[in-house]
Amino acid sequence: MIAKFITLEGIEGSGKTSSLKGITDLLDKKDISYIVTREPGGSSIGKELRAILLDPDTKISPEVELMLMLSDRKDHVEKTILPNLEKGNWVISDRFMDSSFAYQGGGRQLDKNLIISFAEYLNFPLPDLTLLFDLPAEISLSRVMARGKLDRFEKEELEFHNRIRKAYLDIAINNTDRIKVIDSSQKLETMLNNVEKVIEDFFNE
Ligand code: Z5A
Repeated sequence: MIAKFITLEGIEGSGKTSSLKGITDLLDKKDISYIVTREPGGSSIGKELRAILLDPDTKISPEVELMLMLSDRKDHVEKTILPNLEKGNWVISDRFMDSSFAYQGGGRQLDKNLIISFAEYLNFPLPDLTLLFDLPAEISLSRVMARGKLDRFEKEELEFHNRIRKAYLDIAINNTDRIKVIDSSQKLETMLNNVEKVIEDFFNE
């Protein structure tokens, strides 16, 4: 089987990290080799960019934020994602290009056509499957606040997070073959069962 590229997307606290083990357990059962990675921070340069991008005390303009996210992604694609796919390892990435459309396009309200042009110019691969974890921003923020210290994105107002959620749902409507929406407002156990079902269906396609 050709190695697949799976991405997890959604607003903060939507359950991406909580779902990872269920996904990797299914891959283990099928004897599929894989790596788990994330953005920002999926390469050595990316780790440094992640520290800058999430620091609540750093002031960054929306344009610089977009450029740093794209730099992180280009390095991640070149050093981690493509080499692993070429070796036959599946790649599971916690966030990828849809995050830029949702956060920098929706949240920061940068021109979406500009972001599309950058993605084309930088030749980013398209994921084979994307799980979009969806829930109201109010619930997302209450989960995040329960964790304590907030990062630069989590500190933004509710309206910013509502715009991100809406942008994600718009992307999902236009990419129904690739993007499967998971209702993350459900009980954790129900949500994990739904994730399992999406992955099983993907194996059977
Ligand atoms: N960003 C961007 O702007 N542009 C880009 O192009 C990219 C990223 C790539 C990365 O931060 C930030 O960068 C991100 C977007 C921006 N914004 N922020 N913040 P990150 O990687 O640190 O943050 P994250 O991806 O949002 O991770 P997260 O907040 O940990 O979310 P999560 O992984 O989806 O959630 P979780 O850890 O699985 O769950 C959070 C808590 O909720 C935890 O206590 C769980 O036990 C609980 N939980 C999860 N699901 C449930 C259910 N169903 N019921 C009850 N409780 C639950």
